[in-house]
Amino acid sequence: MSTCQTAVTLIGAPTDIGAGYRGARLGPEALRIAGLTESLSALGLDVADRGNLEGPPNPWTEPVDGYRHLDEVVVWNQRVMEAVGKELRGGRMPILLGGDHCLGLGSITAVARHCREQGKKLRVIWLDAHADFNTHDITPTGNMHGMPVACLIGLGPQSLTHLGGSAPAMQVDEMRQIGTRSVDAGEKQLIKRHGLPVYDMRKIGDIGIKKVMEHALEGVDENTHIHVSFDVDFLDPSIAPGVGTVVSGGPNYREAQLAMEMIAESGRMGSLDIVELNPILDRDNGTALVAIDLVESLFGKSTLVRE
Ligand code: 4U7
Ligand code: MN
Ligand code: MN
Ligand code: MN
Repeated sequence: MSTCQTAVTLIGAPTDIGAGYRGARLGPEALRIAGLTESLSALGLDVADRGNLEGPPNPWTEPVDGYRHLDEVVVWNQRVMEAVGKELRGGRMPILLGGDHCLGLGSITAVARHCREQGKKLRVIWLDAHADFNTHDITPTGNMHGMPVACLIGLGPQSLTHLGGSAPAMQVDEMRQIGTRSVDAGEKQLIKRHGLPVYDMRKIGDIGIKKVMEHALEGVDENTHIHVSFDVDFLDPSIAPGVGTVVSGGPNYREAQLAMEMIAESGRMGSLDIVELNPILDRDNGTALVAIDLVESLFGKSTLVRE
């Protein structure tokens, strides 16, 4: 089993600036307390924990023009983009500890820029119950954690679409969404219009998680950088209740584990987000423990008896 790099860096981003429920700001500490560093070290990785980024507090105000906390979201994403970019330039694999999923924008903007500079192909594997493909005119909530994918492909406010200087940060065909099961009406139309590659729960039911992952990883070669954006609400709430936006009917433990194992086997994962964990809604930090177990699989922990 191999990953791109064995040196990984944890970057905490303790904010729920883009979420509709507060508590994701406690995610980084919950993951640390559940033993993330120790688990990754035990797998033989060189783990550096850079601690937490700092950013503006959550003012908890109403949306303006369809955006809630836009100015603060921009600042948090700039900080994330800088921190992630720095680790990539230093040859280490960044692991972003959210925080809510609006931060996927800063993280992936940095990764995409790095890929362009290095002449690498980018593949983003978006593990999420949601598509996060809303824009200000169709969002039912104004919450920015429902918009990062749209911003990444150039749909959104200039301050976010041009976070990395130019737009779009990435092309729609560089993304694969897995586990999708809650998509708003306007989002559905936009997905269709832009041809966003989505493997929803229905598809997983139809052909199984193994085939879905084979499709999602198709075309990945030695020159590909895989970025995994792991929204913990990807998982069925029966195993991962500690998230702000639970949606029933998600992948079970073994399905999620197989997905992670198959990404690990590609050997091409170069960066990772772990987002949307909300310890306020969790029990005994159990969701953090489940997330860490699955992240271990992403880094090559295998369930094979004969390897
Ligand atoms: B997450 C939602 F309306 N679509 O836009 C929205 F259902 O990062 C939820 O995937 C977004 O957790 C969920 O507010 C964002 C809602
Ligand atoms: Mn999400
Ligand atoms: Mn989600
Ligand atoms: Mn959520």
